[in-house]
Amino acid sequence: MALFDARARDKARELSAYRDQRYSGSLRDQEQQLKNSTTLYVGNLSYYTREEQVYELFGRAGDVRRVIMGLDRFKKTPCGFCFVEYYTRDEAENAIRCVNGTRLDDRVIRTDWDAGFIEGRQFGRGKHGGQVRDEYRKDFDPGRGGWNKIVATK
Ligand code: GTA
Repeated sequence: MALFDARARDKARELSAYRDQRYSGSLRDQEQQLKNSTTLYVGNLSYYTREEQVYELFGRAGDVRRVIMGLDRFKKTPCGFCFVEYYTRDEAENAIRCVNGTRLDDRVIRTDWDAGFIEGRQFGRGKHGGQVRDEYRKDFDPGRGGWNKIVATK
């Protein structure tokens, strides 16, 4: 049991391959911030998921300081991601352990360490205002606007 706990703990501390290309400092600074951060990025949300649901789910892992919903930068409507800030690193690690890979609105959500929210980062960066990944997917996803915007406008 102790061995299992130790492995699970290490996994929660690992960084994914994602790095924000618009981060203003060096790659090293970004990695340092990721390692000390109390903020999580949450991806694969339904466009219909509400902020209160995010508080409810992530609140099970610790005290949530703030939730910032990701928005379509033109329509200012939810576009399928958010940032969750905790007060402590332990609480954020706990969320990665307990909430990552679970379902919210019947979708498997993905949590990732984030270097920290700054104004502007809540907006989708895709050409159509939503997330970049929604312009590359090939499937019909009713929780995320149906077909991807590029296919839909062809
Ligand atoms: N911490 O995993 C993440 C993460 N993601 C996916 C987005 N954000 C994340 N933060 C963390 N971890 O604040 C944050 C961004 C921003 C906000 C919205 O969410 O930092 P976005 O999803 O609209 O755009 O961001 P982002 O993250 O800049 O795009 P991404 O997915 O990294 O793509 C970068 C480039 O890779 C694109 O320009 C595109 O050329 C290429 N690309 C992306 N997906 C594909 C694909 N499926 N096929 C081919 N090329 C692709």
